[in-house]
Amino acid sequence: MAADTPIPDPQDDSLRPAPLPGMDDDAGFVARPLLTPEAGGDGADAPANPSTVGGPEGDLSVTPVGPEDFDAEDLKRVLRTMMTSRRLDEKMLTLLKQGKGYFHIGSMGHEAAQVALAEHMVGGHDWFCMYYRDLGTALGIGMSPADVLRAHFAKKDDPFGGGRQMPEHFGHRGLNIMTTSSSVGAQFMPAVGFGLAIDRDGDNGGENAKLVYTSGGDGSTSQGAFHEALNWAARASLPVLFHVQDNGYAISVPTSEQTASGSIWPVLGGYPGLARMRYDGTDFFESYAVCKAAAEHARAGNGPVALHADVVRLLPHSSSDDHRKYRSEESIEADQKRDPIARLATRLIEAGLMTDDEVEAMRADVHQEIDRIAKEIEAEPDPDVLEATTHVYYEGEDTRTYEQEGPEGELIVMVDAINHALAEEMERDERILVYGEDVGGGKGGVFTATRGLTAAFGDRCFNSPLAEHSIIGSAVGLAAAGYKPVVEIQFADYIWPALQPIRNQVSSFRYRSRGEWTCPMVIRVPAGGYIHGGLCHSQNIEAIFGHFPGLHVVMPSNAADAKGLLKTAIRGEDPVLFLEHKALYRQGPARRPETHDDYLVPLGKAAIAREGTDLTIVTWGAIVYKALNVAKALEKEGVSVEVIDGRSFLPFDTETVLESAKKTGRVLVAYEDHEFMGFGAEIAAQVSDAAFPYLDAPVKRVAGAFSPIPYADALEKAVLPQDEDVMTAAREILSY
Ligand SMILES: Cc1ncc(C[n+]2csc(CCOP(=O)(O)OP(=O)(O)O)c2C)c(N)n1
Ligand SMILES: [Mg+2]
Repeated sequence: MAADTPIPDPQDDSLRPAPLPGMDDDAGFVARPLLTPEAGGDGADAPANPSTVGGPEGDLSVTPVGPEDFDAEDLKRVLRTMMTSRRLDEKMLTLLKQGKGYFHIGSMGHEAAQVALAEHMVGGHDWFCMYYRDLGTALGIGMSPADVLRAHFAKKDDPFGGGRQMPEHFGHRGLNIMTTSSSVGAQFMPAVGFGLAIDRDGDNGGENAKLVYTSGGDGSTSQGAFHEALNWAARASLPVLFHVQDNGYAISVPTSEQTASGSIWPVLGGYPGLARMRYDGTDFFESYAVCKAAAEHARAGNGPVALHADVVRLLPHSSSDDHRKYRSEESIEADQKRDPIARLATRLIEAGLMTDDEVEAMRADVHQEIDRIAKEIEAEPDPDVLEATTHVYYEGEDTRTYEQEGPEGELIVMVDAINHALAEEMERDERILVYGEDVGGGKGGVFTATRGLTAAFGDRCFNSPLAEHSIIGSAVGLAAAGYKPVVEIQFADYIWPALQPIRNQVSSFRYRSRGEWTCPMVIRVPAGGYIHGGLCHSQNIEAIFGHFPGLHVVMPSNAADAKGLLKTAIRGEDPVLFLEHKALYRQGPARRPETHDDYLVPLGKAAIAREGTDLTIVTWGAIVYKALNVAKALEKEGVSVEVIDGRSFLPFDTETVLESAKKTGRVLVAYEDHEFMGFGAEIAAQVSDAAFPYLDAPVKRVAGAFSPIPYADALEKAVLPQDEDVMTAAREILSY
């Protein structure tokens, strides 16, 4: 991608969304001085942070700009946006004091850095993965004050999520602002995912060049995800701008206690391929010039830029914080002297572009405008309580056809069924991307599930860095941008770094944006023991992930179900955690004749692995085969055992289990995970609740010990349930 490729003009109004309603200035005029000494005076004696004295510094060449380089109207628009951001913060704090609202987290002091960067971005064209302290950026790319206030009042039409999210958790489909999670650092890897999508779409540089904006505070740079994102973005030369808004504090923790050397700046120099710039983020002109160079660099296809903006936090961390508990009067006062709005206003006055009175009139106008909008929004409808649990999952029609009869092929093992499902689906839909650790190239995954896919589909099957948070976080951005990631976590035991994005991004993405944002993906995870894998290659994770609203969790126990369920998952609208029992990958009894291309198995439907009338064993994964062994043995004694293969945890097919319980009157839940707090506890509770009158014996569980899973054969056997354990439990129930 040539560095001289023309880039879209960010000032081009045709790329900007139309201004949203609620911006007219016809209401009453309420004057209140802006440039009070407390608010920062004229900024002339502002003590600049030593790190940014002497102008910007970094890898890009920056052409300094001043008032003379702008159209006066543009500078007035910028000043007004900054004042709007400021006034919204003030207004929302006042509303809180009046008991109107519950929470506020403000951007005061960050406005210049934010609005300056927004001048180089295009809402609805570029992608935005913001953090909560980004009000100026949101306004700068076209968000209306009305929408900000809708979120404050948690109104039905709040575009962030209809009152589901805390305020300042920006999200706007039309502006391409991804729904924001509260989780510090969770925005960085989705930004990389959007960057990957841009790259694949051919928009990394060139005529239609797109950028990704992502932001965080100084504290967020301590999150591993920040560094994972810098690494991947630099390695893949993605068009991502990382906006680090360094206000010196993460709640109460100063950067000196946070970061090696007290600043993230030197660390940013450690990623070859990443350009970095640092500058005074309270100076609009300096920020504008740096951001222009950064946006041009990235838009031309030259890779990511880290923008280290030195800003001030003029408010406590949030409405729940009092910064006088940990900041000195002097430090608070010093920050106030660098008030970015006062500094810009002073520059405009000095340049003769505005008078004192005009600045004051603009401030007053913004003030009354926000007051008027707030009044209007306050009167808007609140969310409907009947909708409190909508949009947890896709609610549209399911157009898939399940368990269609069709030709069957050779007997195949489960891992090959998975491989074939992936290949057939990749052939069917080019949006499908398969990636993970060791997944691409000749290796095809440590269990060979993805073997041959790179050869067949090129860069649609590729290796990710060895970082589980990266795999899931990037998939969020790719999925939100329209791709269908089918990613692999190499072992269930190593999914834990990805717990944060699975819980705080993936599973709540749809719900918290009230269906505006979705990230359908399939997360394939080899799980389970019986392979002498020891503590970290044997874990079972269904109980933990079965607790995440918004996620589907399934686990096939044979080749036909594996292929059919995987295809269903891939063709679905919601994220699916697809657990593959690695002890079954190549096991004879789990083989099945190969199902045809369109054979789909529904999520949430159990299978009757064997019919019976005297005892029901509910099970899944590897224990299906232990239950079948027990059933065969008991048949010789004249006892008829029904074995139900749950196949799906979330949703769980309670109906099939209850029907069987009513028929047999005896239920054993057999599973491999620790019995205590395992998924079997849920099933036992449901059966006891709903089928008690039909039961002839207590519902019993037989499962793994409450212990890590040891390596030595005898120890592993002692911890994981064996045929004999299932038999003993079955006999106990039958003895009633
Ligand atoms: C992963 C995570 N840990 C802790 C928190 C609680 N928390 C919210 S904001 C914050 C400080 C963030 O500081 P910084 O990144 O510097 O951003 P700033 O708020 O200063 O703009 C903390 C600890 C959280 N939301 N997420
Ligand atoms: Mg901070």
